[in-house]
Amino acid sequence: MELSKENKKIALLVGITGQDGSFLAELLLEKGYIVHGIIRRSATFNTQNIDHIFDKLHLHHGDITDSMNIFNIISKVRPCEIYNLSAMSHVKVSHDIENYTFQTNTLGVLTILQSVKNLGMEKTCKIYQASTSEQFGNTSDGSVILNEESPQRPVSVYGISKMAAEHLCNMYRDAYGMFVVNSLLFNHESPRRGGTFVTQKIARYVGKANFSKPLQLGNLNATRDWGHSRDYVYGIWLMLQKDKPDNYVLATGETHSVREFVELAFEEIGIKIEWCGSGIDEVGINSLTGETLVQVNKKYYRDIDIECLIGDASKAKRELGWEPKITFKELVSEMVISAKLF
Ligand code: NAP
Ligand code: F7E
Repeated sequence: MELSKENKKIALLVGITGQDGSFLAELLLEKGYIVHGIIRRSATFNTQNIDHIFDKLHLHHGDITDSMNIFNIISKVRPCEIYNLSAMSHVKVSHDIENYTFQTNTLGVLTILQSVKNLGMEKTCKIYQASTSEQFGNTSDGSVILNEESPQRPVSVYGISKMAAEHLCNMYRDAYGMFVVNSLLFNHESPRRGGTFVTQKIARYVGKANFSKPLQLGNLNATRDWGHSRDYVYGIWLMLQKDKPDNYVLATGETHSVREFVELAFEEIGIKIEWCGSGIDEVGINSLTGETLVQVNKKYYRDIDIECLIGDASKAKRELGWEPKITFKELVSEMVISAKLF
């Protein structure tokens, strides 16, 4: 049902050009929202994820590290829902730009919370903050399925910055009665995933089918609970439709290794991968032709990695009616097929 202009909800998305921001913007437009987004000025185009809906959006130049700018945008837009999907979201890179990671992922969140409070919007504006399964660190070897109550012992600058942001959100909720939701999102991917994350790196290599140089990867044995971004943004939206704020895990409950992702991706184009050697010398070869298609490269190892992540989304299923719909196999297939066109 189309809502009249006066009845339309106004949402502000920080991080609208990213994977999740773009899917959420689509969803909110479908639901009749007036959608505002903050984009960063960039020397080259950074709007490819939202170009198809560009004319329907109200975009503002800004940066989460610029507190006056964020305050002014919130003051002007007066949203009833703010979704913070912005972050310096690359775990390995967070160890190269530690300060900036905290400025964006932690202080940026504080700026949103402070702005809403100082503008007197505590009771009119709901806030969503994207927390992460990185906050759990190496607390599970797969035998424990992680949920909202599991201990958090992050092992990356990124994970620590997000955990600090989560504490700030919880404090603002408890101290000022604000509607603030954090959700511990396990990995979620799509054809809009950035090219430096492992799933997209593999999908693009396989999809392009240009094997002149083998694909260089790091830790093949790490396992992740990989879902689809489209499913996750629906869960995120549901969280802000509740009467009371709470924190939720979104996950599929399955974990798969990087190695399995590689095998499935090649299967999509009819190639079976066989693994030979071990550690840094391990390679993945085309079982039919013997051609080396995958090599391990130390450059992609992390100083410290999480070996296994697997999440339990029972609370979100029970209280929000959320259910991930896209399977791991469907996700890999969609990413490889899309990468052929990239
Ligand atoms: P993404 O594709 O990396 O998108 C990040 C967005 O943040 C982009 O729009 C980016 O803008 C924006 N951004 C970065 N720094 C900014 C700054 N200083 N000021 C304003 N905007 C800034 O991330 P995603 O995969 O969509 O993830 C969305 C959120 O969920 C992030 O907070 C991420 O940490 C969190 N999360 C993601 C996952 C996952 O598996 N995808 C799992 C757990 C949590 P540009 O386009 O200009 O770079
Ligand atoms: O790494 C291993 C790597 O960078 C996944 C972000 O969205 O999810 C994401 O963080 C695994 C790691 O994602 C390569 O060591 C092997 O074990 O795709 P990734 P991530 O670090 O899990 C969490 C939940 C977030 O919140 C983050 O924002 O794959 N791996 N070889 C590799 N990783 C990369 N990037 N590149 C490789 O060549």
